[in-house]
Amino acid sequence: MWGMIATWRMALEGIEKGCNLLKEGGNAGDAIETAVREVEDFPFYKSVGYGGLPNEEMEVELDAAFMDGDTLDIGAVAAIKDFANPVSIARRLSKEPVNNLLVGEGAEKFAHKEGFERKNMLTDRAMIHYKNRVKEMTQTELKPYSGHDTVGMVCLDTAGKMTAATSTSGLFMKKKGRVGDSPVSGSGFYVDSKAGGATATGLGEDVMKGCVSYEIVRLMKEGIHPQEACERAVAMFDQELKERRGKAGDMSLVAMNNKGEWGVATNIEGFSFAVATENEAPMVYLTKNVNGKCIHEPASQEWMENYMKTRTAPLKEL
Ligand code: SD4
Repeated sequence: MWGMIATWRMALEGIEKGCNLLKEGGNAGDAIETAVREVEDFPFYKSVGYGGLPNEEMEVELDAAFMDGDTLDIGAVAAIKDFANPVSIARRLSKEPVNNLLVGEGAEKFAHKEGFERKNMLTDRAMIHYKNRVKEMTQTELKPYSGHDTVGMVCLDTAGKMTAATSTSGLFMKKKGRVGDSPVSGSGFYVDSKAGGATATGLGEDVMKGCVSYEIVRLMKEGIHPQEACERAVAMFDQELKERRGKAGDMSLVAMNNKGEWGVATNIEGFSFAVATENEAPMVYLTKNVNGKCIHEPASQEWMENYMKTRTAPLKEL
C-alpha cells in the first residue's frame, strides 16, 4: 500500500506528482520532497515558498521540516530567507548527526554551502498584499492570522516507510524571527513508520501548546484509527484551550497510518485537504465539524474552479 495526505487544496498538484513516484515504487522521502517543492514553487499560493506573504518588515521568512519515520531523523529550518526550497534544506539537515534544526542566518549559511538554489522569494503580488494590509491596518485592527495556509504532508511508500514534511511562510505580518509550529517536531508534524504520521496547519502558537501531531501518532500507536485519533486529539485540545484560556486558535490536522488509512479533524469551517492512496485517486475534500465529528465531502467542480480563480485573480493596490 502507498498513500499521501496533505493540508489544503494547494497540495493537490504536489500529491499527484508524489503519487506518480510512489506508484513506480519510489520512496516516501523523494515523493514527499517532490510534492512539497511543487507547492513551494507555485507563485500564487501565498503562504508557502515563492510568493509567500512577508513578515512585518516585508521579508519572506520561511519555516520547513522533514521527518523520516523509519529512523526518526528530523531536519528543519526556521525563519530562512532567499532560498527556493526550504523543504529540501530540511531534508538535507535530517541526515546530519547533530545541528538538525537551523534558524535564520545559520540556516542560510548551511544552505549556501550545500549549494541550494538562492531565490528572492518576495513576489510583486505578495508585496501588494503587504501594502494593502498596511493600509487596512490603519483602519481596522486585523489579526495577523487572517491570511495563511501551511502545507503539511504525510506519506507512505510500498516498502512501508513513512515520512512527514511541512513548509510555510507562517503568519502574515509576523514579527521578524517568529517561528511557528511547522518546523517543530511533535507540533507541526510527527511520523513513526511503526504507526503513522500527522501534520498540522493553524495557529502555531496554539498548536505548539498541545504537541497535537505527536498526540495523534501516539493514539494511532495504540491502534486507534487515524480519523478517530484526529478527532479525539483536536476536540480534546480545543476544549482544553477554551477552558483554560477562553478561546482556541484555528487547528486542522491530517494523518495517515502505516496501512494507508487516513483521518482529518479541524476546529474551523471550510478546511480543505488532499489525499490519494493506492486505492483512491488524488482528491480534494472539504471538512465540516458537526458536534465533534468531522465529515469530509469531495470538493465540487465549481469549488475547485473558483479556488483557482480567486488565487490567480489580478490584484490591485488599494
Ligand atoms: C504557523 N502553522 O506558522 C503555521 C501557519 C499555518 O495555516 O498553518 N497557517 O503558525
